[in-house]
Amino acid sequence: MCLAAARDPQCGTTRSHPVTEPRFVPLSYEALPADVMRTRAAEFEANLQRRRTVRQFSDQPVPRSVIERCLLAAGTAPSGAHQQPWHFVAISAPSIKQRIRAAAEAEERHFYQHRAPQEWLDALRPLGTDEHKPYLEIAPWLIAVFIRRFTRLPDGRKLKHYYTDESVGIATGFLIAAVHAAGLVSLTHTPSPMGFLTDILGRPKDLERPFLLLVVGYPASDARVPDITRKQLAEIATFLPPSS
Ligand code: IYR
Repeated sequence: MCLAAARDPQCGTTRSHPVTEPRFVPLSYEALPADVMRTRAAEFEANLQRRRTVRQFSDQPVPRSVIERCLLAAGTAPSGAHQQPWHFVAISAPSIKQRIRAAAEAEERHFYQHRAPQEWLDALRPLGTDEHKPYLEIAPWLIAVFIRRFTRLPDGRKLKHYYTDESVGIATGFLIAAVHAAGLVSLTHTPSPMGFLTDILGRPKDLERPFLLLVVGYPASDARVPDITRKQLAEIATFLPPSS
């Protein structure tokens, strides 16, 4: 590896990234027969079809070890140049949850009362959302997801990461699926703007920005969810050629 912001004779050119030569190991892979593949894919889909976004949470605690496993699952996501540009802050401390709720509700009040165009409010109507976010205090865990746009090298220089939005979006999808697989429910909460998360959680402003806040826990015993359906395959996908 050579670090070459200053010209490094081993690298030949001026670079700002540490350069690591490619190194490969054999892929661990086992092919499945088509019928097993179909069954596995169908079971996976059926399980994900049972996932619902929930807005009424129980205050029943969830062990930290479960959250740790879900975060490890999120960390298996593919990422640009394998730079893993995510950071997760898992919060169970009531005092921090309280501060996050207060800040989020202040932003949301402004959103619902002033900022949101009528078209957006109309789109949200079926979900029954408003500026009140009690779940931010009730749910046992909040996971703030941050995008690491840069990393700081030991010499103080900032190293740029690539496809950070895509990478963190995928990791968050894995996280949501992991939480569901663990038998818990979640809510993807995107207060806007959410710079307050950077401040409250003490994250580096020059390197990261908040992506979203995942609320995680058990559903309240009387939780209700919007009566919605999901798009059919033909609406979300195109096959070329159309049939085989
Ligand atoms: N952030 C607001 C509004 C909101 C926006 C979308 I897009 C949603 O799918 C749901 C809510 C809120 O959390 O209420």
